[in-house]
Amino acid sequence: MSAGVELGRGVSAGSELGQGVSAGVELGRRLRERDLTAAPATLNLVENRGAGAREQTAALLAEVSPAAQGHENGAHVIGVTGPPGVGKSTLLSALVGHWRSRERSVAVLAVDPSSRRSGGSLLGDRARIVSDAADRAVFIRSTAAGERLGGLAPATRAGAQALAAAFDVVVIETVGVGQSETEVAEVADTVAVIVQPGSGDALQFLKAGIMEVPDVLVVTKADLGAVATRAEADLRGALGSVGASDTRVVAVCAVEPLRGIGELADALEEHRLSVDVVQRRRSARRANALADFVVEHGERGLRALGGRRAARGWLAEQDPGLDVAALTSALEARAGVTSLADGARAGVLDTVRDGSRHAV
Ligand SMILES: Nc1nc2c(ncn2[C@@H]2O[C@H](COP(=O)(O)OP(=O)(O)OP(=O)(O)O)[C@@H](O)[C@H]2O)c(=O)[nH]1
Ligand SMILES: [Mg+2]
Repeated sequence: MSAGVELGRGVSAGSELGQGVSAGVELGRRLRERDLTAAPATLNLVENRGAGAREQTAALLAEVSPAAQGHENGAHVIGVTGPPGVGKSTLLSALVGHWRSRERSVAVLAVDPSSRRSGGSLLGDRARIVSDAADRAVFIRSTAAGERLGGLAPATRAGAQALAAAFDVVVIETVGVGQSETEVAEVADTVAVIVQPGSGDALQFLKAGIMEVPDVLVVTKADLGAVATRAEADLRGALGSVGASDTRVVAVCAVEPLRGIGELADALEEHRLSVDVVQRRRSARRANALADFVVEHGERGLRALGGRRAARGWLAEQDPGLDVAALTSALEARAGVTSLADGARAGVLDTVRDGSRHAV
């Protein structure tokens, strides 16, 4: 039996794994056992772009994949997105406090645009997410966004998938308004878009169909009074006009005195209960794998798969519990192309071929 098969099935104790992946496997095992203290090392690993680290990251993700665990991760993965300075971090401080009062463990992965010239709060008064530093059930990490405006840092998707094995709630905070939510929606179970009263951006984007209807809309800075009330009413109107009046709009004030935080937490939870999370995650993994494949192998790679539609159809027949890297490797094997990340993915290929018995 190859190390790859053992890897894919999550058998780590006592198995003869190569040194290259053992740290990733060990971290994955700790996360599966809901060891929250594994979070910092996990993020250090997924942020490390070196070849050895990529290999270990692939091993870690295989270890916490639904195929290895026999079930989807239990966490509620939430995307929180909105323009710079809208109040995302302040709101998350309040939400983290709320979730902790309900004894839920929380990880927040913020994609920090501050390295970009145009990024960050326009007024330069950006707030940090505040939490009790001694509280081990809260983990907060900022990752530089790099060059991808509005997109996810590559490490963020991996980090969210890994931490979802251990934490009750995993939040991804990203900056953007308009189309940037799409990428978050491919990772999160629930996407909340935060709207600044009086800005009108989200309103126009919604009406024009530029922005996909988010799962929950949040009007922040409700303490501003009339302008916030109007924003809320306008958004409800816009949702009605695009046939999405069921979408919850919640007005919050994230500075003292707090307002609407419990209601927002309930709206997020309600959304999660209303969707088929297992199906949403399966489709997202397949979409992510095809996207990753196309980034690496382009139209030529796609042609080798018989086109996008054929590739989608083939992916739908694979073990639904495989993680993105395993699915990408499977596509590469089918297309007969090799990848830069071959070493990283070699181990999981055997699982793919042998994967149908591990359906979740
Ligand atoms: N009055 C009022 N001010 C708020 C509220 N929420 C946030 N702010 C203020 O808005 C400013 C920006 O808040 P942040 O939480 O940093 O906003 P952000 O969206 O995380 O900003 P970036 O991370 O830079 O994109 C800070 O000065 C906050 O104190 C609110 O509910 N009411
Ligand atoms: Mg922020």
